[in-house]
Amino acid sequence: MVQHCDTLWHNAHLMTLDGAGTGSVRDGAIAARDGRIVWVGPTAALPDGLQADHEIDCDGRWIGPGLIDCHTHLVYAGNRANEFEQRLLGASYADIARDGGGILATVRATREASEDELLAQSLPRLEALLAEGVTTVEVKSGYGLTLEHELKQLRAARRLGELRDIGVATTFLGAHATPPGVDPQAYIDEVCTLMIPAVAAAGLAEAVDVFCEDIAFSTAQAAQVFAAAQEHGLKIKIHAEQLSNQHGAELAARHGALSADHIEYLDDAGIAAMATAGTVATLLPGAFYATRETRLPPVQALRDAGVPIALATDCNPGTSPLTSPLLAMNMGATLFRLTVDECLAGFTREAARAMGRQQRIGRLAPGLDCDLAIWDIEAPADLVYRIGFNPLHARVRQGRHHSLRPEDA
Ligand code: DI6
Ligand code: FE
Repeated sequence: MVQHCDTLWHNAHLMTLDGAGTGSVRDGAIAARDGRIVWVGPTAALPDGLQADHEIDCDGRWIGPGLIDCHTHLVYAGNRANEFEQRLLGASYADIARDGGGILATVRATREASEDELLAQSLPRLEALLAEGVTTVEVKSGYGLTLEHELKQLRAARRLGELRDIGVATTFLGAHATPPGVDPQAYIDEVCTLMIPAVAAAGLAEAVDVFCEDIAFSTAQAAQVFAAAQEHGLKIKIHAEQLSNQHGAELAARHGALSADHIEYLDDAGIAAMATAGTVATLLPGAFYATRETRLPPVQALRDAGVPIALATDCNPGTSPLTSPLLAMNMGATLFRLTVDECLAGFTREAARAMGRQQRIGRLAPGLDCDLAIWDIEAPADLVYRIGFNPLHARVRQGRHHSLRPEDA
């Protein structure tokens, strides 16, 4: 029986995301000690005599798990609004890439930036996520494409988690593009034999990702990257089936990948392999929207097969300059026809699973980190339904309460 806690949030409604659906509890409370949830449930069931050092009256607001953005490229330098303008005048993404723009434009800017500059340019994007209740973010490298600059990007990502109260998980995406003037296979060999061992030795990434596409790397090259990652104890992820079906998700699932991301062109064999492996389908509606893709991810088939579905911003300067998880949820519903429950689970419970952190974050349950988002809403659906409106009242990370309006603290 819990007798003492550091903080008790009470007079709240809860969306626990524990079990199926949102797991809503009307008139509930949450108690935390040493950064972890020690009790959560209906107020009527609060343990008798529970002592709290601090009590926070939530005035009938809703508390859910802090949001988790499980797929971002938010550490980069420079700006590609010029390419956006060119596309509005008729240029294609491929035309721009051929002229030295696209990913390689960001690579040039990222290489030129010092680690401090990279950090300074990335911080406002992180702040935008924080302002919408994000408590954990995954950040990929992939705009350095040399060991030196990939390590710089990963260090900058880790430092974001020291500057702000947020969990940062880093993923090495050296296999994002081939640097100019380098043979693609020679580059993949370097990724596998030089970069992955060095990133692992420096402890700078938990996972390794690959952009598997006919304009990027083949499934054979992805398999090579996965083998190297696993040899060094790193988890794996894939950008797959975004523009065409390369069977990358199936390959990744057979390697036990945490997630396969994008997957608009995924087929039934890929879905079956993901279901068998428990690989999460991470859907990225911001990239779908910004590239004006028309092929929808196979949402109903994923549901039927029991594949877990996560949602993320894919924040990147080319195909998804998006730093709003709330808008990503609305797009998940409006564009992909995900249900409200699926959108909310996609940015909490299933996002945690896509990062391999489902035992630590993503739900309101005893033993998990006390990472909360406190919302000024009437019902959970408000978070998905409204467009361009941010009802975040406060954010809690490992039990530390951050009021957005200091007068309410
Ligand atoms: N898929 C994408 O859509 C982005 N990267 C990736 O692997 C594109 C990133 C960019 O254009 O900078
Ligand atoms: Fe991405």
